[in-house]
Amino acid sequence: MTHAPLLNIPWEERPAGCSDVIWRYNANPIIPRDLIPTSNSIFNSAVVPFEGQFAGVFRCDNKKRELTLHRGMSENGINWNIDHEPILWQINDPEHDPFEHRYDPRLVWLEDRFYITWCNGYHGPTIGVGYTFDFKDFFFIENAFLPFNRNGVLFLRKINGQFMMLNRPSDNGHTPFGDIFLSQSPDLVHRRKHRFVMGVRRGWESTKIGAGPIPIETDEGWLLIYHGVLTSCNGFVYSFGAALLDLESPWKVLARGGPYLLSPQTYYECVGDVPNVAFPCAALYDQPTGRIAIYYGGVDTVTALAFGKIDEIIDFIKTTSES
Ligand code: BMA
Repeated sequence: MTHAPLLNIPWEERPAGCSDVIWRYNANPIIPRDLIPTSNSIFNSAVVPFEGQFAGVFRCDNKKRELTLHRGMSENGINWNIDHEPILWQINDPEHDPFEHRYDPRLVWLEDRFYITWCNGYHGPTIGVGYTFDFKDFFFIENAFLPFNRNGVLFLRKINGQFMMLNRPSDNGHTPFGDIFLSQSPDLVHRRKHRFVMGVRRGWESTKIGAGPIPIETDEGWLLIYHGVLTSCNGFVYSFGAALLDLESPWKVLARGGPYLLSPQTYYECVGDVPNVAFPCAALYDQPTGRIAIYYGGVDTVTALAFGKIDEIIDFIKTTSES
């Protein structure tokens, strides 16, 4: 598949002496917790190219500690103007109004519009699905699943005529388990053919895993960046790694990197509202240069950027792959 070039992708070269597969932006975090007057924290957010610039849906927990989604706009993908008020969803069904909470959005351009998925409170967490054409009006479609579920992530095109959504069945709390599944839908309302994709393993991903950004289509398969959680004596530690999924049957894992790509090690990944969290929700990709910019939340408090090259990430997955 040919991805539209993204010449203005945020970018910084790998620092001299760094041998990591992906590296952090030197001016992280790009979004401080108090960028808008109402916010306690801004993190785990989604970003897409939009009209030559960038648009995003941001998780803003407010000072009442309510979990809300806000629209953001940016010329360069690094400096953001985020609305002070949450997105007002147009909802046809009064049973869905208002939502209990909204968090961890993902955004994808799919056929004719931007689809948004997020963790939506409906008697517990499930996956809300909505869309916008213009980042002015936002429409709610339906919840994708019964509670409890998190990390609903669409693919950027239908596969075999179906919308495909990665997701992670969970519980109503700080879920101590969790594998990635894939569910197919002809219309984004009805779902069928739920398939297991991959489960927890050892070490950094031994407690639970969940899909991160929208998978990137490559000749070698879908590049999936996902978070993995380890339970230490001090609580959960959220890192992220990568795998390749089959292009036509994306519940089949072709290769899965052994080590993490990034684990919480800097101050803004270790110290904040929830220590030791690096949680990716979006990635930009410029196919001509192979550049990838990953947006991730740090410590459930701020938003940060990391960079990598697609061929190096794929090489990392293949050379370190373990089952
Ligand atoms: C998960 C989600 C994320 C959060 C993470 C760490 O269950 O709620 O939003 O970043 O926990 O607190």
